[in-house]
Amino acid sequence: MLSSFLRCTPGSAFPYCVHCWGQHTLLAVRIVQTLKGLRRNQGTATSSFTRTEQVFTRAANFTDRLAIVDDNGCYTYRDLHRHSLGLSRKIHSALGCSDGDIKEQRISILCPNDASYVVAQWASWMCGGVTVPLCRKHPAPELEYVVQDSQSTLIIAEEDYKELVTPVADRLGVQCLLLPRLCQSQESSLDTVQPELCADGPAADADYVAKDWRARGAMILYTSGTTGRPKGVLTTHGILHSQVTCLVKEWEWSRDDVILHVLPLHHLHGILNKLMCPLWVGATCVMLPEFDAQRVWENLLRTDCTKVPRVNVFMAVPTIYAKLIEYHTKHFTQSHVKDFIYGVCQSNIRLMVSGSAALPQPILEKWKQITGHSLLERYGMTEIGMALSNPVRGFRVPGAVGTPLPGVEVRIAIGNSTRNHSSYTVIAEGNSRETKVRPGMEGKEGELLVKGPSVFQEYWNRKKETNESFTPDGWFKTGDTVVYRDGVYWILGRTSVDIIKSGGYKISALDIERHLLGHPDIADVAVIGAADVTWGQKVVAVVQLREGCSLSLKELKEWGREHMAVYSLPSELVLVEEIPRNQMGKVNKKDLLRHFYPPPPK
Ligand code: MLC
Ligand code: AMP
Repeated sequence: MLSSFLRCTPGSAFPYCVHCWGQHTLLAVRIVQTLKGLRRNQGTATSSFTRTEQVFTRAANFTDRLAIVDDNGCYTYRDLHRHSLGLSRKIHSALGCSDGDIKEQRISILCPNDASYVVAQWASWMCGGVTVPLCRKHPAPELEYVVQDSQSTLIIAEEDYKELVTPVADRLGVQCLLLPRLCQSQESSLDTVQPELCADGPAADADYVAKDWRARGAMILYTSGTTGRPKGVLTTHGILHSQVTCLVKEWEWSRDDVILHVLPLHHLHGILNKLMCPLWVGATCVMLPEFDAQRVWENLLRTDCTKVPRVNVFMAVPTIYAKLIEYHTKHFTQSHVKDFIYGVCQSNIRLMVSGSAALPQPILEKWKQITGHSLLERYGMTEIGMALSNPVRGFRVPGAVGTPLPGVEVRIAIGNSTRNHSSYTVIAEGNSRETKVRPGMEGKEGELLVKGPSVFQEYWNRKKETNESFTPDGWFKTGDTVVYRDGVYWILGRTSVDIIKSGGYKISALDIERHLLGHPDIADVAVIGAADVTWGQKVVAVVQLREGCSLSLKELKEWGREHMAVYSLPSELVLVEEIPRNQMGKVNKKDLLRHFYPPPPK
């Protein structure tokens, strides 16, 4: 009986039958648990039972539960799985692979914030591909850079992006698979628009790559650094598994949760914390096409839950909380409305999280005042997933990012080192249970180093940069300055002035300078990040013009839109006669910043 059951999905990562879904699942789980128990007792584990679970293989546990609600409709886990399986078959034929395994070929994805993104992600993973999410706000040259650098062999794009993406694909000679807009609520769903994208039959052997997923590449996210162009951060399925399962446990995710999703889907915050975690546990993700303060408030306060379940989890970058507060101040002026909002947030919402940038104290306090929630602040990074977090239960220290999450080891260190050369001193070392500070080093700040199963594999095709970002004993150097004080960690800022965090986006000052130097009227430029109440930091371009030229901020922005992402356009333009450089030709940006933006007197 066991063998006939397992034949439904021979060799798949999780033994279930897609054809009959839930009918076999319970039984399967029991059999697996029994076998697991037997093997644990015997002290051996065979490979078939140590395979890493996948977010899409877990979907079989949740069949008719609501997975995604977006502006086009509602999708159950069964729907998502069916569409993904159909698309994965399309990918097979597009890439012409006969054995069903596309062997970690990179697939660039450009989809709106809706169910189509999940379908593209799951489908790529089902056939063994590595996803490379593209940014919807990038102009063509930036998209081209990512597709080319990741050596993607296929672009999956929703049809709305056809005009943007087709020339890129043509220029690079990369295939492009256009997805029709998913529209579950009307009859013209994928089934009718593009029937071949829907799989109804059972998952065949070729539909999943039935090997151990753990070491397989899963995703490449592009992130800016202090040198060169953005680098691709490669994570494996095993790494993603660690990142997701850790957060699911620590933040007490359950299938009854409903999260409101408003973040971009080419960065970890939006992909891991807000999408993969809920889908891992069978919860519901309500997706807005983009952040919109009015729509967020409508969703948080919605009383009619007949069609869409009530939102009880929210996560965002500090800028979004700043914008929600601004909206609240402007539109909710009457005291009974304010009381209503406070009451609804108190009774409906279990968790509100802030991260990706430092949460200013005034935002934390104002948010507490209007919703009653003390935002849970946590710290993470594309290369390491989430590393430090305040607790879901218990006291959250304002301004601090808590302690290491389970499985994460951290160090605070001073000195410099690369994989080949070490000269650093450890100030403190900690994990989720304790932190030990070296005697005499209490309260000293240093760089945060991180180790653990959630740390990324490598910068794609960049061996040198990968080596330089680790110590010889395997610690990843985050580039963030931290201090351990009063039993918790505090992020003091970036070690490099060339990294700017604006609206939660990491922006390389050097990358913007490179773009701006391409402007015909600009002779020299230094880009700095000045403190800003709403954006955290704002991009400021200090510019020396060519003789006889003039330039306004408006003109610069208009020119920049064709070359750069909208969030990295300068917010301010400072014209100078000459950019001050030292004998080595370097600009002292700290001095420049102090000169134009002197810190407020204490
Ligand atoms: C946009 N604008 C900016 C800006 N971004 N101005 C100054 N600074 C910025 N950073 C301007 C635009 O030019 C435009 O101006 C106007 O604001 C509206 O643009 P928009 O793109 O529609 O902005 P909005 O939707 O309001 O965007 C704000 C935001 C967005 C906060 C929603 O920035 C965002 O989604 N940030 C999240 C980034 C993220 O996910 N980071 C996680 C990285 S992972 P005009 O004049 O044209 O009207 C990570 C790891 C971890 O960090 O720990 O999580
Ligand atoms: P990214 O490279 O886009 O993943 O951004 C990661 C960076 O965001 C980190 O290295 C930090 O500099 C910053 N960051 C993330 N969370 C926080 C936080 N809670 N406080 C301060 N900085 C943060």
